[in-house]
Amino acid sequence: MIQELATFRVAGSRYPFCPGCGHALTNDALNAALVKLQLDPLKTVIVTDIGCVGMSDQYFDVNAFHGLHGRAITYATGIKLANPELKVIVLMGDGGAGIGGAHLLNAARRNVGLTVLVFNNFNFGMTGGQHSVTTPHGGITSTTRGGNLERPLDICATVSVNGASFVYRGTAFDKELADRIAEAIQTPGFALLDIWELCTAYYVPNNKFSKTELLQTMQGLGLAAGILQRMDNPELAHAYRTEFADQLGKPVLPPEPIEQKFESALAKTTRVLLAGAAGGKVRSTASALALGGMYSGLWATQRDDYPTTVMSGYSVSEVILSREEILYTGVNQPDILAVLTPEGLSQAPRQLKAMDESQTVYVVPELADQIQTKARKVIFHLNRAAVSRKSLAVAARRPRPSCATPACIRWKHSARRSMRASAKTSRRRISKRWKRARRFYRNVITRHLCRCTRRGGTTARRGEPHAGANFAHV
Ligand SMILES: Cc1ncc(C[n+]2csc(CCOP(=O)(O)OP(=O)(O)O)c2C)c(N)n1
Ligand code: SF4
Repeated sequence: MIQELATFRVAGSRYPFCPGCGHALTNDALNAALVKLQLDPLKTVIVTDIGCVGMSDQYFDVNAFHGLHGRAITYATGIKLANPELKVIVLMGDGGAGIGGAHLLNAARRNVGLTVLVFNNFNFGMTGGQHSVTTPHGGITSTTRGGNLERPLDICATVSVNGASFVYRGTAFDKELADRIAEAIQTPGFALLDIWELCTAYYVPNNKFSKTELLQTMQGLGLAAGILQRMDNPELAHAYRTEFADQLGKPVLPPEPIEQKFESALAKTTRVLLAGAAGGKVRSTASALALGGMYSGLWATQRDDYPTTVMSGYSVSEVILSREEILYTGVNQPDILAVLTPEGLSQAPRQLKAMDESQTVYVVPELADQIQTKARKVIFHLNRAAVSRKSLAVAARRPRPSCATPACIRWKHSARRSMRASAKTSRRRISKRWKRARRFYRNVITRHLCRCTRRGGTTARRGEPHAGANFAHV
């Protein structure tokens, strides 16, 4: 028997908003809409922006994503495009609507199937009531003490003219708000509700503002309330799939689940930290490790940290592998730490200090003396592996000396052939190319570092197929 959900609110939770804050009313209306639609909580995602409004998602028993200010629509777009079957609901303030204005325009223009609720209280609530893009002319805020001189943005008109499928303007006090939110959620394309509210901490006391003034302001600006636009254009995430299905002549497949192919020997949760330099394949290796864990039936998380610059500076990735579900990322005390470059070392002093005798640090010889830790120290001669400095992290996977799959044997033979050919063409003078080939031959072939190891950071057991990463022996 399917049981109806009486609420989508987290049991026993209370909103953290100031008394009388409109955010509580709007969230209640959202809850009523979810109850009305009886959405599957597992297929519903609330994406929140920054600000007081950003605290809302934790009070709903659905999937949630909370990111940077003004960027909620970008995350939501990615989620929707990746899985069009999800109902993706964005909660943002007027501050977020201004800071992320271009995203708002583009989501409307693309007709991405999102439902955007703008909790519009005419100021930045969380940071002390600064004016925003919707502050009415004359509005007093902490940054417009003499009254706002800017023209307020008409959010509804802006998204309407850019092709939004459903547009509604109303207030948090509207009796019909829950129904309109439900209608917006059911709209396949981009839907936006501009919900006018009271910020009782700042805008209300600064402007002697109440529900009456709120309605008067709307009228004074000549802005209509109610449903302002309904259009039936193709929703982008579905349109993409239909278009490609037409081109391919077959349906576009949904994302494939990662199915277990191997059995892991991992006994306890293992936290791995790879600390290297940008451009060193640190993140790729971490991904291969995490994927390998998943193929082996483990839970895996990956978290990357690197500066905004490209190909310079540090690159640190952490991977947690576990038989149990991993609820938090953040490795303070890794079980395995690979220190690959000085840049990586500069990012790991805290972890090195926290590690104990049961844990292991793999370190390149040139940095070994700089490692101060209680953990077991293993000097790892990465330079003997035939990879450039750029691929140090990949080489950090200890190669198995027994790779004997047909693909690798074929590859080794072809490497040997090309080395001989190279030697022939440059017999008179030992060219750089020949030297490189000889080094390559010695290092790669005689050390049995197979092609798969070099390319994907994976290792293979004798006779095992090389499909995907296999870290079953981790
Ligand atoms: C890019 C960026 N700029 C500024 C801030 C600082 N900041 C945090 S909350 C906030 C105001 C939020 O106002 P609004 O979006 O209207 O939401 P409310 O607090 O009113 O719910 C600001 C400016 C930030 N976190 N990120
Ligand atoms: S500061 Fe304003 S927006 Fe934030 S919780 Fe208080 S009343 Fe609501």
